[in-house]
Amino acid sequence: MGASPSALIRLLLPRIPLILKTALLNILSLSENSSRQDARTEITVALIRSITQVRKPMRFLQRVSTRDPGIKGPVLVSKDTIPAPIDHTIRDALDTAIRELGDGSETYTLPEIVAVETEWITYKAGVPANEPRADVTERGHYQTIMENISSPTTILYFHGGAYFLMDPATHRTTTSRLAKLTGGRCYSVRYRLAPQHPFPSQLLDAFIAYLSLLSPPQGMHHEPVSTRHIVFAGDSAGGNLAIALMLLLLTLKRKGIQSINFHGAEVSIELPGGVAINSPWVDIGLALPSLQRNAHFDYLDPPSAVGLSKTEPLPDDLWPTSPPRAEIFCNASMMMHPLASPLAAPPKLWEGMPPIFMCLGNESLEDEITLMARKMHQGGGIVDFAGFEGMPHCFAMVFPASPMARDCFERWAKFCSNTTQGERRKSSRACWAKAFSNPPEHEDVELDQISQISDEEAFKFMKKRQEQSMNREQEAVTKWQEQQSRAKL
Ligand SMILES: *[C@@H]1O[C@H](CO)[C@@H](O)[C@H](O)[C@H]1NC(C)=O
Ligand SMILES: *[C@@H]1O[C@H](CO)[C@@H](O)[C@H](O)[C@H]1NC(C)=O
Ligand SMILES: *[C@@H]1O[C@H](CO)[C@@H](O)[C@H](O)[C@H]1NC(C)=O
Ligand SMILES: *[C@@H]1O[C@H](CO)[C@@H](O)[C@H](O)[C@H]1NC(C)=O
Ligand SMILES: CC(=O)N[C@H]1CO[C@H](CO)[C@@H](O)[C@@H]1O
Repeated sequence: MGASPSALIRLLLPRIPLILKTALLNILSLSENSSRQDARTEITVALIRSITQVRKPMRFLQRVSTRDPGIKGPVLVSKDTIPAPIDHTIRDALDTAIRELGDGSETYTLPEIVAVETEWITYKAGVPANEPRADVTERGHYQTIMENISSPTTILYFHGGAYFLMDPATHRTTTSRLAKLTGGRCYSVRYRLAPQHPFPSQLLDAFIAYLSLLSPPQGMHHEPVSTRHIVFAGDSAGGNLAIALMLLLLTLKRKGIQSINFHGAEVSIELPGGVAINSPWVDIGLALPSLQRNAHFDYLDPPSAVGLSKTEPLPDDLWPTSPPRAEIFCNASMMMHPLASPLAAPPKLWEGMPPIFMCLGNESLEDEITLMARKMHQGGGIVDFAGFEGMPHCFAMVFPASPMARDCFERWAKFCSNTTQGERRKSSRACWAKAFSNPPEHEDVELDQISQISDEEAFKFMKKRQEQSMNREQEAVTKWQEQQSRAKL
C-alpha cells in the first residue's frame, strides 16, 4: 500500500531469519498453529507482529497510518464535508443516552461539534488498475458514482485502527470491494481520532454522518437516503462504532426522543436496515481469555496480566495525555459503559435492533465477539455469525485474495444487499469454516452454545480489568499532579 521498494526491503531484510524459521516450523508441522494455519498465513502474522512490536511515538503512528495512498483505477471516490450543525440538540441527545446507559460514575467530556469529512466510494468494472483519477470536481465524481451503481445499498462505513489509527483513505480497498460486491456505494467517515479526541467524539461524528445521509445539509452532493437502504458497517474499532451508533439510536427511541434538529430540519430517529461488521472490538479492556488463548494465531499482542499493552506508543506530545488516563480511547471509568464497550450491555438493550452480520477469525477477540453475538441473539436480535478457524483479526483485509477472505467478503456483502433490499433474515444462524477447507466448509453452530463462557464470567473478567486500569490511572494521575505542583514551584 504505497510502500516504496526500498522501504519494503528495509522492513523485511532484518526479518528474514524470522520468516525462514516460521516457514520451516509450519512446513514440518512443528509449530503450535500449523494445524490451522498455512505457512503463508503464519509468516504474515509473525511479520505484522514483529513490525508492530517496535514501539513508536503516537504522532508517528498516526502520520504513517493515515497516509493517503492516492486514488486511481477502478475505485471511484467523491469527497464531501458535512458542515458542523450549529444547533446543540444532537450533542445533548448523545449526552442523554450516555447518562441513561451509565451508572453515574463515568467521567467524560462532551466534545466540540465539528464538520465531518466523508468519502463516497464505489467500484467501476473494466478500468485499468493504474488509470489516473478523472480531473473533475468532487460533485462531478459523485455524479459518476451515481451513474455507475446498480443498487440502492448504501453502506455507512467506519474504518478500524483501535480508535487512534487509520483513515477512510486506508480502507478504500475494503470499501470499494464491498461496493463492487453489492453494486452499491459506501459513505466512509473520517471520524476524529483518539487520544486527541477521546470518547464520545467518534460517536458524535458517526451520528452526524448518519443524520447527514437521512437529511443532507444544503450544499452536499447527495439526496436524502432512506433508512431501509442503509447498513452500518465497519471493522475492529469501526465495528465498535457501528454497534455504538445503533445502541445510541435504540436508547434515544426508548427515551421517547423521536427526532433531532439537524441543520434546521427535524430528522426522525429511525434505525438502519442492518449492521454488518468484521472482527468488531467490543470490549475496550481486552479482558477475555481468547486474548491469551488465541494469541498464537494473531498479530494483536495480548495485554500483560495487569492490562498493559506491550505495544504502548512511546511518549510524545500526544500520549500520555494531561491529565493521564488508562486507555487511549477513554477514562478507565468509561470502560464498561455500553456505548464504549457494547459487550457490557445487558441482552435486553438489544431489543428492537435491526439484523446484524458478524464475521471473525479464530482470533484474539474471539470470546468478546462470540459473547456479543449470543447476547444480541438472546436479547431478540437476528444475528448472522460467520467464524473462520485459524484466521487472525481482520483476516479478510490482511489476506484479501485467500479463499477464506473471498468467502467472508461474499457473505458480508450479501448480507448488506439482502438487508437493504427487502430480504431481511427471519432468524439467527451461526457457522464456523474449517481450517484449510477450500472452498470453505461451514459447520453450523447453535448461537446459544457458541461460547463456553457465561455472561457472568465475562462480566467478572471485564470488571477485574477495569479495576486494574482504575488503579493504574490513579497512580498516573497522582504522579502527574506531583509533577504539576513541582513545576509551579
Ligand atoms: C477523565 O476524567 C477527568 C476527571 O476525573 C476529566 O478531567 C477528564 O476530562 C476525563 N477524560 C476524558 C477523556 O473523559
Ligand atoms: C460510469 O461512469 C462513466 C464515467 O467515468 C460514464 O461514462 C458511464 O456512462 C457511467 N455509467 C456506466 C453504466 O458505466
Ligand atoms: C480457536 O482456537 C483455540 C485454540 O487457540 C481453540 O481452543 C478454539 O476452540 C478455537 N475456536 C474455534 C471455533 O475453532
Ligand atoms: C440472501 O438472500 C438469499 C435469498 O433469500 C438467501 O438465499 C441468502 O442466504 C441470503 N444471504 C444472506 C447472507 O443473508
Ligand atoms: C505466527 C505465529 O503466531 N506463530 C506461532 C506459531 O506457534 C509457535 C509455537 O509453536 C509460536 O512461537 C509462533 O509465534
